[in-house]
Amino acid sequence: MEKQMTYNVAVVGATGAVGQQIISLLEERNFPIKELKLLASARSAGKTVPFKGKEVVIEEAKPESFEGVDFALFSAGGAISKVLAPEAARRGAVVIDNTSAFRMDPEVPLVVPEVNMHAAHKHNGIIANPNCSTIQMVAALKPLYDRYGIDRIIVSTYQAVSGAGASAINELLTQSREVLDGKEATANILPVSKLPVHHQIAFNAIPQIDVFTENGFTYEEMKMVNETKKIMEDDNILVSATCVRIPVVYGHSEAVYVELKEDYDLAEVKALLAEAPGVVLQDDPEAQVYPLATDATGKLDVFVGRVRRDLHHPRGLHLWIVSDNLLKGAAWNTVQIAEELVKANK
Ligand code: NAP
Ligand code: 3JM
Repeated sequence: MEKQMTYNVAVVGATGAVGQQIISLLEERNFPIKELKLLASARSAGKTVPFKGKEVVIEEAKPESFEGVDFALFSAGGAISKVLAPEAARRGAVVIDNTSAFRMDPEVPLVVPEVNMHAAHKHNGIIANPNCSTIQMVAALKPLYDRYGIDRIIVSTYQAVSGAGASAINELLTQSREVLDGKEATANILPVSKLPVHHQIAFNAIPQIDVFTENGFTYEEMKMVNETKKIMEDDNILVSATCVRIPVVYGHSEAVYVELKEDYDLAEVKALLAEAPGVVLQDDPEAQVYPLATDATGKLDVFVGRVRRDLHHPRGLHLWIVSDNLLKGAAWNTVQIAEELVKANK
């Protein structure tokens, strides 16, 4: 039997909410690793993380860390990626970057394997992983785009706190306890922004994710607009988004309204979704079956339900799309791209 190639893999942001999931996936999926390098800030250097029964020591991420690295999986924030991803690529690594640093760079492919893996093969050393809310939406809409075309998308998101990192998870849990104990909730993290203004997330809904842009939409909302066009390779799709943080720990939910270009048959739409790779149709209203964040947690798929015709627009369609934001929305999409590159390398 042919001996399988193995690769030196670096995880940047190894102690973070996304980095931890990347490490688990590399182990669970038995990614062909020669050596695993775990990188984070100087604060974490010297700590250890278990991997395949051994303890791996975390090192501070520096340009020299990437010597000999084949795959560098980045999730330590945009500022770190801007500095270190080009350093890794220059040393011959293929970077798969989870931040927004390079997503709209025309030289950098923005990839969801079920939608546009072909783009990944044309990389110049860096491949960008889209925003979590974009990934699950385009994965579910791609089969409908291919069959009918899409004129416009209006989406409202219900996003889990884990999308804002380990500290936001902690904030929701702490505040929930405080409120239940009759105390005032202390807000230090959400919404994440440059202003020293934070709101209670426990028992609340915050209509701000990332900071505001000049047009009144937030960056998170504009990520959904711009990234969808780039991944679908169609600048004519009209996308409008409202992104809302809710007190859920894992799993983003989305109410999506789409106007298709061509007339559609509802049964055919459901059949297309049921067959789509990486998508699971969960749609049985009579039995109260539809996707739930709690069910999607820990799973790699994108779940779709509440599929129904609009009451007014003849080509309008409504869907409810749920996925684990740290898995398909981040860590799994990253590892999946790496797996596909390895397969193509054979
Ligand atoms: P997190 O839980 O706060 O973790 C942040 C990670 O970055 C930690 O490992 C931290 O290491 C590391 N880090 C911070 N400063 C660093 C430095 N100067 N040098 C090296 N490493 C440093 O955040 P997260 O939720 O995992 O998210 C991390 C990043 O991934 C985000 O900032 C975002 O850009 C991206 N992300 C993308 C998606 C997506 O939709 N694709 C979703 C979530 C996050 P220490 O523990 O040593 O501080
Ligand atoms: C998700 O520090 C940073 O730049 C991270 C901000 C961030 C992002 C981003 O813009 O890269 C936090 C959480 C994302 C994302 O996926 O877009």
